[in-house]
Amino acid sequence: MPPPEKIIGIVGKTNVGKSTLFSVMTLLPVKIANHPFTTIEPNIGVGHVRVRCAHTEIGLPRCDPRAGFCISGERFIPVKIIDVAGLIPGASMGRGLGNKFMDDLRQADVLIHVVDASGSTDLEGNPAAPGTHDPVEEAENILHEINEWFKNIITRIWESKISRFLASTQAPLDLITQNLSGLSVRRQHVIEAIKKAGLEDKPFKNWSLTDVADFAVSLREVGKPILIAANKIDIPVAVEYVRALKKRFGEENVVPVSALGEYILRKAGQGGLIEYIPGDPMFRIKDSSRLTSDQLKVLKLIEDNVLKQYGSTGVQQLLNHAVFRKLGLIVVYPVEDENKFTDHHGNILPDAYLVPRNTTARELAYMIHTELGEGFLYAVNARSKRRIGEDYVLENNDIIKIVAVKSRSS
Ligand SMILES: Nc1nc2c(ncn2[C@@H]2O[C@H](COP(=O)(O)OP(=O)(O)O)[C@@H](O)[C@H]2O)c(=O)[nH]1
Ligand SMILES: [Mg+2]
Repeated sequence: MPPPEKIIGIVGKTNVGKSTLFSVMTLLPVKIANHPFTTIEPNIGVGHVRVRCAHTEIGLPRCDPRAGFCISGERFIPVKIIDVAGLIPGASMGRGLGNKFMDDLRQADVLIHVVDASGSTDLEGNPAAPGTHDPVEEAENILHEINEWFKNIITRIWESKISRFLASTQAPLDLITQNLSGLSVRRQHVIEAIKKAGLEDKPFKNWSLTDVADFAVSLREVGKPILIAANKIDIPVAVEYVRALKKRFGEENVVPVSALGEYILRKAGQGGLIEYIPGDPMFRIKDSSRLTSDQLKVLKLIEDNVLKQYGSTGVQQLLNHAVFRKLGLIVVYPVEDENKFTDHHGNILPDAYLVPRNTTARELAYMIHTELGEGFLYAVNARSKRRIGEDYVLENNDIIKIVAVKSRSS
């Protein structure tokens, strides 16, 4: 089976632009034939991370993606996105925090926390004049809510399902991991969180509730990292707030975005009015006589206030940052023919897998097909044509052919 699907959850209070961001991320930039629907359910959709496609480096004229698409050598690889229902201050205490919200949040591997960097929504999500509300405070509030929610949920599981079995189990880590698997955290996250909370030397059975709470917060940090989307940068006052957000939360945790700007560019791209590849620092107007003066004005505004100021609308950068930096995934292309870089139908680089760093050749084989994993003999690095063994650790951009013994059933 293909690599486990990674899920990106969009969170934030009301009116900051979550739904706008969700719809723009799931909007295709150009008309693409035979493309499956990008919205699965009203709040679940498919977005794409962008990388330079390997076909350009090996001198091939094109590729044939089975999922996602490739424009001008830029490969767009699908990821799942959930627009999580709005968070309100105090939600973790039980106010306004429905099951739907919990379910959405539980599934996410990484969270994009949208804040209104123009300071034009109050804490309850009511519109206000730009610059009247502090997005730093807003971000701190939501972070607090999410951590509290995680603490509550983990304490509850700990008390009801974990603590009384700790004395008798031989494998406490498995016990903990299994009981927390519904939160989409894995064994490695649990190990890292214990270390991060400074609890490695304390036997589990001696953990106090404070220890459990500390562990919960660390687990949230490693298992559900949060990236802040400082939205509405098309409104000029945002410049100051973006700076303040970066100062408070760290440069690497804040991405300035204009969801609305990206929406306009993608729509204009779909309509054939401009040439624009998501993530680009610029767009090109195809024929200005087809645009109204209002349309031209809006495009000029996006160009001046967003693209020239920030280098892009930030929406593509946000997704890439979440997947490659926060989740630490790499791209690997499995092929069946290591000379032509194709599958057995002749499709060039049909698959681009997003896999965790440190994935081995054997693990990749299992992701492609259980039989390939079980019958694994060796793999071939299609670029160098070198044989590699099962323990070979995959590198970003590797093109890999797996050689396995034929299973009896095929
Ligand atoms: N200026 C500006 N307005 C935006 C942007 N993104 C969203 N909005 C507006 O903010 C309001 C709330 O957006 P919405 O997506 O419904 O927010 P949600 O409640 O968080 O889902 C709407 O009026 C949007 O048009 C942006 O990037 N710039
Ligand atoms: Mg919404």
